[in-house]
Amino acid sequence: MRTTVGIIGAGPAGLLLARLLHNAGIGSVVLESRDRAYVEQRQRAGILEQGTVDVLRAAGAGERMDREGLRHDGIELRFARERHRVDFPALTGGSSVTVYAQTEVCKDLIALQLKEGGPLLFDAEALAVEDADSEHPRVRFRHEGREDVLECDYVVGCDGFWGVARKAVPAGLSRVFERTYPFGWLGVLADAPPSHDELVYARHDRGFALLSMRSPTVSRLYLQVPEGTDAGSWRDEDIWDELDRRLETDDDWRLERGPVTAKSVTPMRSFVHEPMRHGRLFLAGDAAHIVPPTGAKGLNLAVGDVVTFARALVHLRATGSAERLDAYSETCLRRVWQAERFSYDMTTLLHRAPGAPPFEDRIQLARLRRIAASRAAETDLAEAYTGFPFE
Ligand code: RFL
Ligand code: PHB
Repeated sequence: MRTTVGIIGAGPAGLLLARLLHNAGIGSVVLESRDRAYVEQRQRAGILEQGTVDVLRAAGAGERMDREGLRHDGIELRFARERHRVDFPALTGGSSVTVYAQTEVCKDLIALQLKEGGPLLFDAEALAVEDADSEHPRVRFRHEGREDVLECDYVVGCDGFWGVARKAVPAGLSRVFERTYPFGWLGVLADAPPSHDELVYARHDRGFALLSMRSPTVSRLYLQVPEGTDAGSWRDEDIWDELDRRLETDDDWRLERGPVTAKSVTPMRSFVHEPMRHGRLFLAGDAAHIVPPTGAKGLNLAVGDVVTFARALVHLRATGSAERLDAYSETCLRRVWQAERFSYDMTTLLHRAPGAPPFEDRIQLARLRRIAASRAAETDLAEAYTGFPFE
């Protein structure tokens, strides 16, 4: 098998890249280790930055998003029983975000790829990337019980944090920057109308809570839990009681309850692999970097990476200049580190580390009150949340 761009992984990064390349007349093959149903059901991100929305729309993948996505012009910060709304358009000159689940983005891109694009193979597990620094890198993979080789001009590793692509970068050339947090998120999906029309990020002495949504009838809720918590150890009743406690206010706001339909725990980590390129192997999305979900940046970063790659390859084909492709890693990393910084700030602003001294509680409250009182501080949050521009 031969192609121009071999793409490992059919998450948002790999699927969008295949679409962008197809639109530019560049061939690709996507290898995905899991089956289609698994990829389409995996509950994850919910927030799309304006730039992500624009890219999906321009790629011809925005039709259902435009119909079903919910435009949000702000978020609420909740602390010490108080509520503070951050008004995005007013602070950023018009930016907003869109609530449209990652599952739906993937469904839309898979349907388009299967209808119009190049090969997208499910149950096709990449085993290794070989000769990454030669003219013709290869992906060894297993599909339907048989081993095969995909010969490529370029390989893009969009295979997430646990993938194989990153391992093809020689250890002596890799640098890893990492931080883990002593807590995770218990996430639930519930058949309950959202209890607020915008997302609520709550700091509480008992820990962080987040109220998000998937549709006018489905809520997505998260609770900070100790690292290593088993989701099954939380009874639905206890989840609702704990959400009630952490989201409490002094006014008559009430949490809507409903049947819980899914429950899982996500660990929290910050991780960056530098460089994001080795020869003709390019890393994109979670394969190269992880942010804790508090800033809602993971999927948006993945989109930024593949847009940067696709534009650079189109530029090379149009002008003969590899300048942009050569700058891929530095270009992506500038944006990645801004998102790392913001996600870290949001995480340390809102979570309560086990055993944190009371001093830290007061500092968190002071930071939150500063955001509520200072337009400059609030603008900084709004600009970062709605997204940094693509270069
Ligand atoms: P993915 O989505 O992990 O996709 C990687 C794909 O590669 C496949 N794969 C392989 N295929 C072939 N051969 C191999 N050897 C392979 N190894 C792996 C996998 O099966 C998979 O299909 O990575 P990608 O495309 O880079 O996308 C990244 C995003 O999924 C991730 O950053 C976000 O979900 C993070 N995230 C959020 N991001 C946001 O922008 N906004 C949010 O609101 C947001 N909320 C979240 C989140 C992530 C969460 N979790 C569960 C980590 C909330 C949560 C709870
Ligand atoms: C979600 O809806 O899943 C979601 C929203 C905001 C975040 C993280 C997750 O910061």
